[in-house]
This record gives sequence, structure tokens and C-alpha cells, in this order.
Amino acid sequence: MLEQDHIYMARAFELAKKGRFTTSPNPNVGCVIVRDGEIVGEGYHQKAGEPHAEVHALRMAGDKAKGATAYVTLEPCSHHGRTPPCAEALINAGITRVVAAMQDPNPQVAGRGLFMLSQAGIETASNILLEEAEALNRGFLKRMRTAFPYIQLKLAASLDGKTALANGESKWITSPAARKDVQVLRAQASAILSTSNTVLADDPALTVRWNELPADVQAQYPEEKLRQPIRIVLDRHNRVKPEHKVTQLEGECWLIRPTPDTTETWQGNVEQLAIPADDNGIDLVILMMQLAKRNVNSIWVEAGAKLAGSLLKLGLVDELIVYIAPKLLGDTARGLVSLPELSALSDAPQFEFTDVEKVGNDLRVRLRPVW
Ligand code: AOF
Ligand code: ZN
Repeated sequence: MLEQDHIYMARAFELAKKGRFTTSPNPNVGCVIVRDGEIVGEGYHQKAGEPHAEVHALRMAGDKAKGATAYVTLEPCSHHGRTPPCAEALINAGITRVVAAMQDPNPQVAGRGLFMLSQAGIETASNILLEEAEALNRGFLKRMRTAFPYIQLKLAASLDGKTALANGESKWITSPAARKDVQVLRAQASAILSTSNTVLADDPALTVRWNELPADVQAQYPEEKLRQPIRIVLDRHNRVKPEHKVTQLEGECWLIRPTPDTTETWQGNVEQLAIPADDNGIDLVILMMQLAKRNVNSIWVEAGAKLAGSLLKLGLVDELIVYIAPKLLGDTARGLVSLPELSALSDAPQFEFTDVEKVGNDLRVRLRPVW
């Protein structure tokens, strides 16, 4: 590893992040090509089906790729997918050294990209800035490794951990700044998961609104590139109807119900997925496996205390994102998560804080479960 490798790889990460709103279900990948201490090519993956990061960078480098080093945030691919293998493109362009931040766990690649390169006489190195590489594609990596999506549970609470008054009023606990922040996180998810209870109570849109994104995000993410995460609604009793916003707005809407409703006329963006249910609700483990099969990398959950509790009990949650408003709602208000009564503190689900930030007048804390 050379000292300057870190600098060029950090630049490749900066480029990769530009694709964070648009590449799902593909990973975010950035690539920098360097010859004689000069960056001659740069690129990042923008959209599934379009060229990979390496191809953009090679196009920019042209002849200058001969004898150059390529820095890529993910191992170059070796398979013929929607696009031809990048390892081949790097070989043909005359690249002599490839540095990858991490191996690609995609079973179609899994080390074969780096192997192809070294077979062609190219010097290879990997595992550089590995933590950044893991953080960049949590959803894609989890799906490739486990066949489950990465699940983020969004919660909003008062200082005393309450989400709604006893009468159910819950709408604006957190500030407009927190809601803007939610828009940015929604925009990065493959899908948004909610329930028919939430749809019937609030008729939410569950969309990303470009005009509500912060100005710095808007500057990197033009409105015409807006991608709507898939809206997924758990609806065991077929209560969601064609007049609800989730089924009408732009983007896909998947209704999860044991028995599809054939009496209504649904718009083309609505699909009904048959997943078994029992008295506790839809089988969430089967659902998540089905969603991963349909290439859903990451799920942003915005729902009530019951679904939050069920996902936590099943060990399906990878990350909690809690917005805490500086308000007290008192002990008659409703709690954050429904869990069975505990008889010992040692049985309480445990988390560790991974990040704390002030967002407007609220706090945003991020946590991951400790097993
Ligand atoms: C990307 N962008 O820059 C790189 C990827 O369906 P395909 O042909 O686009 O292949 C997608 C796979 O290629 C993806 O799952 C990952 O394993 C590998 N590398 N993918 O979308 C890129 N370098
Ligand atoms: Zn590729």
C-alpha cells in the first residue's frame, strides 16, 4: 500500500456518495484513475442498468489509462450482468494497478474480479478504508451476505420517550428541521415500510418531496433524477383502498396482504404481495426474505409502536434512528415501542449509540442493537 493510496481512495468515496439517492438496488461505487501523480479519470455509479463507476472513469481517462492505477470503492465486477465485466474493461484499457476498498460479497463476483485482474498481470490491493466501504453500502452488503434487507427503524419521541398523547394526537412532535432530515434519509432507502393503521389514521404520502430536501442535497440531486423509494404497506385485512395517497402517488406501492384484493381496480404502480399472516400480523421474517429476493437493499420503517416492537422482538432491526423533541408528554402518553412486560432489567433489549446530532431544536440519535 502506498501513502497516497488513502488520498485517492478518499476521493473515490466522495464520488461514490454522489450516487446515494439513485443507485438502489445497486451499490454506490466511485472510481479514480491516477497516472504519474495526476488524476486522469473519475466516475461513479449513477443508476442501476447504467455503466459502472469504472467505465465512467475509463471513458474520461481515455489513452491516459495506460500504465495508470485505478482506485475503486468496491472490487471491480467479473460478471456479465446488465453491463459487461469492469475487470475486463480495466485490463483492456492497460491499467497496471488496481486498488479496491473491499471485496464484493455479491456471489457473482466474490473475489473473481480481483483474481481476473491478477491473472492478467495487474497488481492488486484491497481492504483500504474498509470501514468507510462498509458504511457506504450497508443495505447492499447486508442483502448480499444474509439475503435480508438492512432495516432502519425511525422513531420520534418526546424527552420522556412518548410518541403520542393518550388521545392519539401525535402529528407534529418533532420540528420541521427533523422532518427535512427524514426526507434525506428516506431518499436513500430502497423502500419505506408502514402499516395500514398509519395509512388509515393519517393518509400519509410516504414519498420523497424534492422541494423539502435541504439546499445542499438539492444541489447534488437534481429534481429530474428523483427516485421514489418503494412504498410497502402491511395490510392484513385489505383496508388500504385505491383512494389512499400511498397507492396514487408516483413510485411503486406494494400492499402486503395474505389474500390479494381482486374487487378493486388498482393503478399500474400498485402490486399486492401475498405473504402469510397469523393473529399477530403478517409474517415479518418471510416478508423480509421476499423483499430481499426482490432486490430491496434497505428499508426505512415509519410506523407505530406495534410494528416497531414486532421488528425488534424478531431481531430484524439493524439501526434505530430516534428524533427526540425537547418536550414532556407525561405518563399518560403513549410509549415508543410495544414490547412484552419485562420482569428483569437484564432482559431489556440493549443498544449502543453510534451517532448523536442536533437537528433544529431536536436531537437525532442513531443506535444499533447489541446482541
Ligand atoms: C454497480 N456499479 O459501479 C459497480 C458494481 O446489474 P449490473 O450489471 O449493473 O451489476 C451489478 C453488480 O455489479 C453489483 O451488484 C455489484 O456486485 C457489481 N459492481 N455495481 O452497480 C458499480 N462496480
Ligand atoms: Zn462493474
